[in-house]
Amino acid sequence: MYNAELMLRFLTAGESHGQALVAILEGLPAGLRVDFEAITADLTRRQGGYGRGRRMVIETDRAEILSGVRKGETLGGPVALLVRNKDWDNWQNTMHVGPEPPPGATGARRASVTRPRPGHADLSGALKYDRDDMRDILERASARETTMRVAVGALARQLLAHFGIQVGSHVITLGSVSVPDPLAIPFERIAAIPNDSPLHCVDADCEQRMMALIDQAKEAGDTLGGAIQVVAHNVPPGLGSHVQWDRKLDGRLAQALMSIPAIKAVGIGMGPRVAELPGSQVHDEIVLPRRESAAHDLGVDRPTNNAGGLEGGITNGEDLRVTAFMKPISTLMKPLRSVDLATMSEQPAAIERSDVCAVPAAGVISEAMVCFVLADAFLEKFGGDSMAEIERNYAQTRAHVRQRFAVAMPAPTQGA
Ligand code: EPS
Repeated sequence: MYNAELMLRFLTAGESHGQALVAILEGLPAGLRVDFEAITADLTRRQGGYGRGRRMVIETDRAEILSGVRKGETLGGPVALLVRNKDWDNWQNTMHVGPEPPPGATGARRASVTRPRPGHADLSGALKYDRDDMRDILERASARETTMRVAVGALARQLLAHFGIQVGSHVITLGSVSVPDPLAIPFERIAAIPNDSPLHCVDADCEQRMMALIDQAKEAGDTLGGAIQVVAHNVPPGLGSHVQWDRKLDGRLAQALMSIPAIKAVGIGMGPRVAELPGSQVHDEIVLPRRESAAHDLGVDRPTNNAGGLEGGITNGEDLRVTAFMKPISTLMKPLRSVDLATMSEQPAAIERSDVCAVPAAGVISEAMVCFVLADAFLEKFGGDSMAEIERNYAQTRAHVRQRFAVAMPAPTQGA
């Protein structure tokens, strides 16, 4: 974990088939008006996407807020959130907390999981925590945990939205199909993708081909990964810092995104392509504004944004663009070879009910993590104990930036 002192922090708890998932988010200022429906909307988005499994039919995720909010506004204290697992009713005899199932416990008594899935936490977790039943590992390693990240991220998003910062995402790669030139796709097009679109992709033709790939993978008992670009719009310059390794915002974003299950690489702006091109084709030139849209009152403009809105680990006022690359899910219905640790014989890997592809869900989770990191960095720069105090700090800094760069603004032409 990076060491920069967090303004915002959260922890989650809960097993995939336990009673509930919980999170505590600390560091939100007092006076943020909470939009409860918006939290549910993000949770619902996380459950969707073409290629998800039957669990998503069972669950209708909804977060209850247990503390830290009164009369619809944050109080400044920790916000505790709870999402109940509906599937718990089918798992009480397997996931009971006491030594024996309580009277009336429901669901099957499931056998131990002893055949680790290649790519999953099953084997490494069982070795590390010395467990015979790998369910003890997979229940917590499950991406079900990301439900709480989305709930927490939804609150962080509301803080950012108050200051005009918007965060969206779109699927840019699924298996062998990729959307051309994703850096050139404007935020407005990404924001306009309907919530119920199958793969949250801006290109309808690509989306059809991606869905066909998912169908093929399902047929073959296989799984698929992909990539998601997250874009934050209207981000003020000056979030993050160049002065120390753990304050750099690119590093903080990479850590947050890489911690999402199955994310194996993170790209900022152009991402890995920077290794292949000369500097003249990578770096974004700095020019005087030729249009009215110079972001956040800056007196300079950038014709391109290959840096993805970050230079020196600091936001530069352009859209923030980060890409998360997801591996295929490690539960294959046509299982890979494994070893049964109970008998030490070669056996096919265990099969747990799972998804064929969860890339669109990973997009919603990536948005949540970006919202969290940006809100943390925003509070670091403009922070205060109440929304009113932050508003004052933010307005003052904006006024200063406007004044500081005023000299560079082209003088209005006569008669204009
Ligand atoms: C889930 C994510 C996936 C699903 C899980 C719910 O978890 P995992 O990372 O363990 O594959 O498979 O659903 C089940 C475990 C199930 O019983 O179907 C999620 O994101 O909510």
